[in-house]
Amino acid sequence: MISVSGFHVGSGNRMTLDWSPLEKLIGSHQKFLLTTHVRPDGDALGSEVGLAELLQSRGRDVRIVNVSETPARYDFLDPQGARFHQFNELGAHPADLLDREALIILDLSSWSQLAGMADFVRAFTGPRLVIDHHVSQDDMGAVMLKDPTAESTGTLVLRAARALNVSLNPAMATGLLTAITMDTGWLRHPSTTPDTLRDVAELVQAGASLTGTYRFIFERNSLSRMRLMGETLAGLRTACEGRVAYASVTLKDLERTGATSQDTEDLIDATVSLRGVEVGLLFTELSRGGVKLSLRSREGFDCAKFAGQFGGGGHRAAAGASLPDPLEEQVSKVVQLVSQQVQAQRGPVVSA
Ligand SMILES: [Mn+2]
Repeated sequence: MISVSGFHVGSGNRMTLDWSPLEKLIGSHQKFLLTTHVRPDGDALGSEVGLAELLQSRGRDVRIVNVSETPARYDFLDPQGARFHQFNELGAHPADLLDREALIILDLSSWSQLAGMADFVRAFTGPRLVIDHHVSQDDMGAVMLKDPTAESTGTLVLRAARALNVSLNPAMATGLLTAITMDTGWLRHPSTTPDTLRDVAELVQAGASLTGTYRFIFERNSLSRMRLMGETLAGLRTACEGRVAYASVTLKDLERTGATSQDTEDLIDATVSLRGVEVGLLFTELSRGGVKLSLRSREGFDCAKFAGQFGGGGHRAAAGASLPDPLEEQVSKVVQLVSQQVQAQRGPVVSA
């Protein structure tokens, strides 16, 4: 299969994607399979719901199968518990997916992010399409509908709905609102533009609730997660004269607090809330061995480029990578590398 990037630059800095490959795929296939990356976030799951609703409104049969379990905070996207299926476990064995004619992959462009589902995707014989906004990109043997200037994959699904003249229902609007708000840090990140706010207004008009969605995601923490947050913050350290902040979560921390690895989502944001911090790092020990590194930046530091050295990726202001070595070794090594780069970029701090 050939890799196609079907975009041209539209007015302003926004790209205008040509959605005809999606239109054609819907026209010629009946049974769709949707998937996304490991440890799915709000953009991944919300985009899946949005696209599933879009396809269903066209009378198509849709299954969503993900490599990871759905985090509890996103259970409101699947009120009947019938929408998201986990690959190879609760009901979605590869053999059950043989009837799927076309595959759409959302919010990722790298094989590593498919983890345990990568082999299945490689072997999938039907057409595959990727809808994504990440900068980094592998050859996925797919038609790529990609716009790295988009603030979320949900934004792209919303544009697809417009291009295909699909009207929004409340479920679709809720999925896309979750996607857009979560990937923009609840409309705080610099990626948030007047267009983002117009998109959100349209979704609220179509039946999504900004208040309700916020409460579902942020105000249903478990006591275990709250304890983990407290302990992680208590362990926050700084380097490079306060320009770099870092914290780590070990398997022991999870065990002691009763938290799960899903409970670490957006703990990283606290690292850049400290005054004067330009780069925040979170090291999470993985049960399969090695460490997940998450990065956030507030100044010129390019997180995606840094993560790329370790086979990871993401965006300029937010990225991640998996590191093979034990936690202790990684922390000092990575903090030193990041500090050197921060130092080199801006020169030494002039004391006030
Ligand atoms: Mn995303």
